[in-house]
Amino acid sequence: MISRRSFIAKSSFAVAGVGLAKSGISMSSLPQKKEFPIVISTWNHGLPANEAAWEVLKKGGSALDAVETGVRVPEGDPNIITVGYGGIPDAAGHVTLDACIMDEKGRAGSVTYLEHIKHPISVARLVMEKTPHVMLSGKGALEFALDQGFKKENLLTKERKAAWKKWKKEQREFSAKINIENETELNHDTIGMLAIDKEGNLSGACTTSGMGYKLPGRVGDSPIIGAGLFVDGDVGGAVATGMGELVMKTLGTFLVVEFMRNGMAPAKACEEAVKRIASKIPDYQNFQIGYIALNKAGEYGSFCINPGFNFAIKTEDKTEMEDAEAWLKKL
Ligand code: SD4
Repeated sequence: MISRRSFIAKSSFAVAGVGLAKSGISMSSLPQKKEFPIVISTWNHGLPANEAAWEVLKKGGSALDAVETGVRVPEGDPNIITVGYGGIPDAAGHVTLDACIMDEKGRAGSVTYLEHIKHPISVARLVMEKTPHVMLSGKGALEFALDQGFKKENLLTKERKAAWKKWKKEQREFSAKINIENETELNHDTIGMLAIDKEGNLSGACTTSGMGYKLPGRVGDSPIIGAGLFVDGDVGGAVATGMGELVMKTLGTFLVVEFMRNGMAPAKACEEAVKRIASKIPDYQNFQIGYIALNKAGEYGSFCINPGFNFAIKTEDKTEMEDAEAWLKKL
C-alpha cells in the first residue's frame, strides 16, 4: 500500500535512514543540520510538489511563492484524486475544494466549499492579499475567483464521475479509511506544505478536495487557520492531514505551533498534538491524522495516529520521503 521509506538517495542520510527506520526511530526526531531553504510536504505527492517549490526557493524566491507554486502541482494533476482538478466529489457528485495559505507575517487567506476552480490555493492567496477577510466560502468564493480572472472549469473527470456513479449505485455510505481516501487504494491525500526561504521566512499552504463522498456542504480542517495549517513567523508552522474532524476539534496545527513556542522540537510537538486527540476523542483509533511541522531554525518533524503516513523533504542536499512515527504501533 505504501512505501515504508522510499528515499531518493542523494545524501548520506539516506543510508543512515534505513537503519533508523528498522530501529523505529524517525530521523526527524534526531538533531538535524539546520539549513535553508527547505520545503516539506505531506504524502508521496509531496515529492513533485517540493520540486516545483524548490525551483522558486533556489532562485531566492519567497517561501510564500514557493508553497503556492508547490501545491499547485497536485491541484492541477487529475491523477491526484484528493486535491483540486480530478478530486473525488462529494456524495452528490460535486467536487468542492478547501484551501488556505499563511505567511510569516501572520497574513492568512482561505477558501472553502469552492467549486469549478482548479487552483483554490491561488484564490486563497488573493483572499489574503486583496480583501480585508480571511475566509470566503461557496458561491461567494467562486464569484470572487471569477472577478479575479480565474476560469470556471469542470473539475469532475470522467474517471471520478464513473467511480462516483458506482459508489452511488451500491448505495454505500461515507466511510473514512485509515491512510486511504479513495477506492483506488493509492496513497495520496491532502497536500500540506511548509517552506523556509533564503531569508529565513516561513510560509505554509494546504489544499484538498476533502474526504471523498463527504456529505454535501461538509468543510474539513484544511482551509481552517489553526486546524489544517498554522504559521507563526517567530516560531514555525504546522500542517495536518487525515480525518479533519479530529483536527478541528483539537485545533491541531495551532496546538503544534504553541508546543514549539514552549520549546518542543517539531516531532515532539506533533506527537503531543496527536496525544491530545487520543485523550479527547474516544474512537480516534479508527482514523488517521498526520502532522508535519517546521520550526524557524529549519528543524522538521512529524507524528501520526496510525502507521502509514509519510512526508517529503527537500533541501540543497536532500530529496527524500520519511515515514512518520505513529502513536498506535500497528494498523
Ligand atoms: C479533510 N483533512 O477534508 C482533509 C482530508 C485529508 O488526507 O487530509 N486527507 O478532512
